[in-house]
Amino acid sequence: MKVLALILAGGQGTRLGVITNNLAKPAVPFGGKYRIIDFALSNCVNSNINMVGVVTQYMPHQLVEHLGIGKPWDLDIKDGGLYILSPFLSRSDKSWFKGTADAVYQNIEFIDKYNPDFILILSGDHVYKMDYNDIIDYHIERASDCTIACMEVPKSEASRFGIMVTDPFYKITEFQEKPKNPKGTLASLGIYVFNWNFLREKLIEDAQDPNSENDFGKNIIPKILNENKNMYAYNYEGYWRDVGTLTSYLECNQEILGPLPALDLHDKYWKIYTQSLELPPAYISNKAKINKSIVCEGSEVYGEVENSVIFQGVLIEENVKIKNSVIMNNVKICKNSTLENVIIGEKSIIGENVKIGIGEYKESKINPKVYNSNISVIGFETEIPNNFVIGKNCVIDNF
Ligand code: ADQ
Ligand code: ADP
Repeated sequence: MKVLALILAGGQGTRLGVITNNLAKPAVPFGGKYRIIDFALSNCVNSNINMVGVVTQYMPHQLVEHLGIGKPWDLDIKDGGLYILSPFLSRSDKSWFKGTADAVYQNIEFIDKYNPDFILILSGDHVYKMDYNDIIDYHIERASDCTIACMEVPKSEASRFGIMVTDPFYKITEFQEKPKNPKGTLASLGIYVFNWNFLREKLIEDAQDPNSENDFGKNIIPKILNENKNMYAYNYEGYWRDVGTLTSYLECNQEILGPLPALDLHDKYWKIYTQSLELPPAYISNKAKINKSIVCEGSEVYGEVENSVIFQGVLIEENVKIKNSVIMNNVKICKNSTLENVIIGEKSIIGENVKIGIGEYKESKINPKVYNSNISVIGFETEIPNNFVIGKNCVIDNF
């Protein structure tokens, strides 16, 4: 039985704002030393799927650099391997992919060369651990044409997802893509298993339909349902998050903290692999106080850190107080500054005696965008001068 996994990694992730200004969402740093796509890739390898294509599109440079030749995931192999599929290589008219189904359609030739029995379509945007063998076995047992991983979500969130209704045997009877008035709360996780011959046929039909947006959720799934094919929902009960918004990104980073974290990165049986840098160990000075936090290699802490994720090469000077925050690689936070509920992008410098995420927004020389949320965000490579106060809900974009 041959399985090929295709990870769709082209999305722009507009709702992550300044965090995705210069990189694709799957390449967004996560959890101190990872990038979001490491989860889908590690799931493939841990499930013994070693033929993996990554379909790129928007801002692929950092993503491609991160993937390299697939060494951290042991995908630098001859029998299988990691293939980066970019629209510029596969398309003669050089236009970009349209929807997700088009992204797969454009790579039919590549997939045919391997000629898999089953194709697993994944998203590079999700943080989760899943053994794909379980959904593939489920798909085979039910003689399904298409199987979609799903999960119950709160009613208030349902319109962000593809929502399905099933019969008592989990056969899908209705599907609505991001409905305004959802008929239920069983949400698609955007993880699909297809028999390759079947999907191939559907993609070709769909590409010939001028009215189609060539998207799995909007077009392919509803068409398959109309034809009354065997489409099953696979109910997933483990950890899965779509870190689509800044709030969910911050929350999800905090879910790796604590004694029994919702997302356990210490799991010996399901390791998450990534490209590692050669950096010195983290240094914690005698002035530092660290509570329920992650501090990564190359960092130096002289201040206080609570319930936060500190990435690699971060300098936290004396008398700095950081709470409920994510500080990305190579950020410098100068002395006497206080940060609460903030996300700070890579290589930013926060001056001395700065306050971020505390108090309400007041007019200042740096004019942030102001949103109605609890978090403040500083984009990549941004310098915040000494003595600045940036209240709650502010987003500072350096671009
Ligand atoms: P969305 O989350 O809106 O809905 P979508 O924008 O379709 O997802 O993108 C899915 C994945 O494909 C993302 O990883 C994205 O980066 C990537 N991608 C998008 N367009 C691409 C392109 N042209 N080329 C390459 N990659 C591309 C989907 C489903 C819903 C489901 C949610 C779960 O449509 O039904 O509920 O995922 O998150
Ligand atoms: P979109 O729906 O295209 O993301 P919005 O106008 O909602 O556009 O948001 C513009 C940008 O501002 C987004 O990219 C998002 O990251 C950021 N943003 C939106 N809402 C908030 C919020 N509550 N807090 C912080 N940033 C936000």
